Amino acid sequence: MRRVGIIMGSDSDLPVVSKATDTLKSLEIPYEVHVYSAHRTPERAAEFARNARAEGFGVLIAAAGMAAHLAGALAAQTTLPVIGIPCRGGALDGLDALLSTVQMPSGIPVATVALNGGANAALLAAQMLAIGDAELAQRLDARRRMDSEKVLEKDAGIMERL
Ligand code: RP5
Repeated sequence: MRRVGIIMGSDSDLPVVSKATDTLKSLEIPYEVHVYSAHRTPERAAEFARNARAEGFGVLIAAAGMAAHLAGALAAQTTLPVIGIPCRGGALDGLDALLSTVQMPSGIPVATVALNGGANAALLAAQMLAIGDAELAQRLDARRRMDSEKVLEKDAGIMERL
């Protein structure tokens, strides 16, 4: 199976990235994590993205906060799908990161998830990989069923609490 490459702009983004790695682990999807910054290590970030397809990656996830250019900078270097996670923090608490990640110019798409949306970034990456992987698609279906059952259990219990 192709790996998911996860890049974070700083190790301070780790709590958000951990939600993505936990989700990928639960779906038995291989991944590799790096700290590369669009601003502090632009060459390393670009080199990683340029080589990613040949290195066996299928999807890239980029987590960054503040003036978050990481997802876009990676997307500029590869035609692999890139998923951006804008991270909360800084004076604007993530609004800056959200707009920097989502407002890509036509031609270089980034699929942007919610602020701090590590789990959804991993699920979206899994759904992309599952296009060509029936077993992974089954694991995703099972997870959806489990999530539904949890809601129904809560529904069954709610009348007793109110
Ligand atoms: C961004 O700036 C990083 O992705 C991080 O979210 C934010 C703050 O970075 P540090 O100052 O904590 O390294 O580039």
